[in-house]
Amino acid sequence: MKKEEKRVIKFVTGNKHKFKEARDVMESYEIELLWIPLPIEEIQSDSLEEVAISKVLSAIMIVNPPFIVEDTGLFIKALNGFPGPFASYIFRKLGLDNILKLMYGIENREAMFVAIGALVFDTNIFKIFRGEVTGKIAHEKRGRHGFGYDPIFQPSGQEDTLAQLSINEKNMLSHRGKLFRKIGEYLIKNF
Ligand code: ITT
Repeated sequence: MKKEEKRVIKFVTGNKHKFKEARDVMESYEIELLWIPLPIEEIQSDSLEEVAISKVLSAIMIVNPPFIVEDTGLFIKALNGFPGPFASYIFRKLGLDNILKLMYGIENREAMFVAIGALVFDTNIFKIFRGEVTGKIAHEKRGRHGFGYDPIFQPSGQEDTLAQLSINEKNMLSHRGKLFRKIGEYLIKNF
């Protein structure tokens, strides 16, 4: 991408919420994010990086670079890091109420969201970025914004859950906000 052109980059994700959050961050770098709404195949692995790379390999078959793929995991300390990279499957199978039941009576509620993003320049050149946020699992669901685990995730130093925050406020704190700011900084400097 040349400096005088508007920077445009694709985000390949089946998740509209992830796209909207990322788009807002990239706008502050004057980078236009285009949504490629493909549910991309991913391997099941306990490494987020491996899952992100598997998303690169699936997406590269159908989408021309440059593009971004991202994989997020939720790691709950008292459950030895469960559900980790299996967050999507567990969210669908158990849902938030059952996660809260699993956590019933557990005092250590520490948890962390980690997002791994891969910025793909060419068929075989990509760069990995990471964003994370620590926090705790709330005792009950709170809030109507966001998606996924947001109603039960309370970032460190906050009284609210992520679902009680606007997209902007969530982006200031979240794994995805941090990840896409790193990608934005990198693109501004290098392209
Ligand atoms: P793509 O793989 O198509 O990008 P996905 O929804 O499957 O979309 P992930 O595998 O990265 O995305 O995310 C796994 C799950 O983790 C996701 O389905 C949500 O339930 C949850 N999740 C991810 N990011 C989250 C966030 O910011 N807040 C709350 N839950 C989130």
